[in-house]
Amino acid sequence: MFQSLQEGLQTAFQVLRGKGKLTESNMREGLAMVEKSMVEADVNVDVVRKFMADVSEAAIGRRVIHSLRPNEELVKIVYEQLVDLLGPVDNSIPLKRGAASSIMMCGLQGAGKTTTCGKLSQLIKEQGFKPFLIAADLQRPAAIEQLHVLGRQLGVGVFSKEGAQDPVAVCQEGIAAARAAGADIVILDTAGRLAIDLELMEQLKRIDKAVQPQQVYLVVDGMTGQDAVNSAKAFNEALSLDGIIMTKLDGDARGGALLSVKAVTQVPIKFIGTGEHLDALEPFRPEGMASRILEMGDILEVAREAHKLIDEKERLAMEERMSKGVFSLGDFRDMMQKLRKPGLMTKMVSLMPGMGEFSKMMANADSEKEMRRLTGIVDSMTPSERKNPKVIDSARRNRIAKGCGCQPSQISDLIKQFEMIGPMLQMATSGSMADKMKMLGQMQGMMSRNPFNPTEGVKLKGSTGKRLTPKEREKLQRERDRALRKKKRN
Ligand SMILES: Nc1nc2c(ncn2[C@@H]2O[C@H](COP(=O)(O)OP(=O)(O)OP(=O)(O)O)[C@@H](O)[C@H]2O)c(=O)[nH]1
Ligand SMILES: [Mg+2]
Repeated sequence: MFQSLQEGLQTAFQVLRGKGKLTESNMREGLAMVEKSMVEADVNVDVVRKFMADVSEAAIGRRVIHSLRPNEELVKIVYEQLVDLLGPVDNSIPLKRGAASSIMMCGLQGAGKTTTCGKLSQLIKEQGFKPFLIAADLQRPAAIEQLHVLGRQLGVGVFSKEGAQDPVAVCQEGIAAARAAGADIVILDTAGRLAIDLELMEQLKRIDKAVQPQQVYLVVDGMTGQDAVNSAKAFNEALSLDGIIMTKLDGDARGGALLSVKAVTQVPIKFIGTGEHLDALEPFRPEGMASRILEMGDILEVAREAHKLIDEKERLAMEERMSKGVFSLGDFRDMMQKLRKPGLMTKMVSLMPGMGEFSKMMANADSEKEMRRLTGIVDSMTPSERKNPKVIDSARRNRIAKGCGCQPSQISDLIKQFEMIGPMLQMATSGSMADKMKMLGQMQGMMSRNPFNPTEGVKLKGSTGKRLTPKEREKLQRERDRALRKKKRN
């Protein structure tokens, strides 16, 4: 998605990399490149002009600020302005039990209306509501059958009337049928035309007037660039659209339509289609999209998710403990538990490039077990042991092991994990973007070993079970990395 736009923006941020301080002239250089990449992505010229003015204003206003580096600062500014450009958006669907309220889909031929009717039905079903489809495209002979195929595939009722001439009557009869079937929401699949023509608009206006749908969505093909924006303008003038669904963003769309359409028409994109399959429809989130476009978004997202985990007060207390160097095993346990919130760690990790393995590990049942073990071990320690695991000698280790029913060696393993992951978790939840980059690097480096079981898969040289000095541990770690790299190569 939007590959060349992404590359262009990366280059713009690159220009500022390594610059220690933000000045008007180096910022200007970065901004010029941001502008260039937007123009090349076919963003509407007026939209680019306004966008750049907003970005510049924010950049100049923020010149003096804080811990971020110039390139990080620019990423952040562009991110915020992109979010403003694309949002706000309310992508809730008006769902009410038994209401048979309606959504009208319209758009040019081949934009993806019928497919999107199916995708929306699927989404609605997933939310526990009952959708119903009406075949109001009487133009194309195969259209009715296409909708029936989708209906059967999804287990969703479809109303159609062979040989009917008037789509308004079909919609009205269809809604009555939907009501009788106890449907919560009805989706009207209307006809498309190759270009906007009066007849199409009149037909849609008549349906709109007769049915008064709760929402009117325009389906546009994201690959058609500014043509999509122009058609959105025309449809909006005729029908007062509630939202746009932009399809085919899985193709080589350059991004111009996506970035321009809201600013030009004031109609927000509500969903995006990212494939031909029925599950390839996503509610449109300006934040998520801005992150995706910037790629750096990975970092923004991780930071945000991590921040959400820990409420402000707790975070301050923890930051204070960290700054005093007293991040304890208890904190570690709490943090790991938070990160285990269903799907969260997997999501955070999946946003980081190259972290698939870690993600899989977090998701598997084994790490569930590991988590329970971790909690058991930490709970069996005294507060002072949690605070300073260095005091845990073999007598203490035996006591803890007895307390939680595990092997003494597993306690040593846990302390190793703590030393390895703890600092990264700290950075993930606090610190500047530079820290987060560092964390990312460290976590990626860590991928070669399973932090829940540092010895897995590698035969350790000199593993006698006796306590190692930090220097010895470092040396061992290096050997282990080397062995793992070798293992990977083979
Ligand atoms: N790659 C991709 N293809 C899509 C997407 N949405 C729809 N399509 C494809 O686009 C083609 C046209 O889709 P339809 O749903 O039939 O389009 P329509 O707007 O109903 O077309 P008419 O009824 O002829 O006006 C089909 O081949 C779909 O599979 C999408 O998000 N990504
Ligand atoms: Mg169709």
